[in-house]
Amino acid sequence: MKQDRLAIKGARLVGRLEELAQIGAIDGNGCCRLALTDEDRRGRDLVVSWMKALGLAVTVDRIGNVVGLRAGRTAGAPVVIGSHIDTVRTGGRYDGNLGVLAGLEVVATLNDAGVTTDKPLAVAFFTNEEGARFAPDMMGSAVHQGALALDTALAAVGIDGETVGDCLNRIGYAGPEPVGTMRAAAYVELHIEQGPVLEREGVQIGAVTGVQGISWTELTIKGVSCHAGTTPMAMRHDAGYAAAEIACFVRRLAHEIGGTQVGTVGFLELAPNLVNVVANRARLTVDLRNTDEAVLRRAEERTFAFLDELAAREGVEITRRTLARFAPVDFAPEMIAMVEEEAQGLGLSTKRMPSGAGHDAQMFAPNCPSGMVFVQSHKGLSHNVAEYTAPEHLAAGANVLLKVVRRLAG
Ligand code: HGY
Ligand code: MN
Ligand code: MN
Repeated sequence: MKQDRLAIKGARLVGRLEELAQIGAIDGNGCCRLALTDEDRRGRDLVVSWMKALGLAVTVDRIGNVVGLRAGRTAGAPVVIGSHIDTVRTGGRYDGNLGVLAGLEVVATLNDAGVTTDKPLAVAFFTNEEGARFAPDMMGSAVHQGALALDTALAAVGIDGETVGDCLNRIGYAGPEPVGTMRAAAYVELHIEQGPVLEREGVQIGAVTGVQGISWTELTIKGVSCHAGTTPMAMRHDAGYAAAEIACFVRRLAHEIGGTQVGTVGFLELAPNLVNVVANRARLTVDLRNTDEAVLRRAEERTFAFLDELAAREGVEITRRTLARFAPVDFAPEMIAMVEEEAQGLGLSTKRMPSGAGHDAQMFAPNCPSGMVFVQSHKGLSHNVAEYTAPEHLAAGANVLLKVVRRLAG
């Protein structure tokens, strides 16, 4: 086949996506493979078996990142194709998985055509990108690229009280490879948009300009438990009520700031969580994001000032713990242009856009030319079992990835 008409096999890619989706499958065609659970281990084992079957040299590092290396004509830093295969609890089958399996599809296509690239290639999946069980998100790629200390990551305690280190050992993915040493020649990630923009505008490919800033804070509220029936309202120090006020404040703040500002209270636990007891404990998380660091910082300051006022007014104690804090990241202009050019060269429509979600690519961006390719998410749904991307969009994204990787790797 003429070299520049090389194309991926969409059916093979879809087949692998469907096979991986069987691991941790939940009702509604969804996936639940929280980081470092048994399901995650089984998903890892399957992808590693595919990497080996494709002739990749597989290494596992100290935080459980898995890298499959394909030799090039020359030695040196590889072009890395990465993403993640851990999911949230109501996960779909494409978030993260598409980027890793499209990377394997690129390798399979090059193998079938007997093409050896100039630079080595690597297909990688990084530990705990979601951050849903253990914070911060993008944990594995942050350690891999030197943005987070290995010991800090290994000591992270999950929402269920387990540590990353213990769980890594239990699933057998505490690998021998050192971390923070591998420098990529370039990094490319194919990912579903996870939002409504491309589908709404009828555009096939997103040339991602960067990733917005992320601020995750865990709040612990200490109130006083008392009888729901006998305690006059003025005497209450109600942790449940305080938590509810915070969720309403975050929503109002996002609307007031406008623009790209978003705010979410997604995790909320009350104690003793009983119908007739005023809650004396609440644990909740606040997720604030904005493409502009200064505005994100203002949003944090206004939230923290509100917490102080709320605590004084309700007579509760509110303590804060930062779970994740990443500034906005811009991708290299030449990478954005390359995604655009290769997509347009395939006759695909393109749009430049920032990412609302965090991605492993943002950890590589400070260290090497990094870029992302977006494909449509049906109805903009993600972190939802109904997450769907049509096969023609999956194939289009993977073909753009193939073109970009070949241009980067020679
Ligand atoms: O939260 C995020 O943006 C990503 O899904 N980890
Ligand atoms: Mn993702
Ligand atoms: Mn996700």
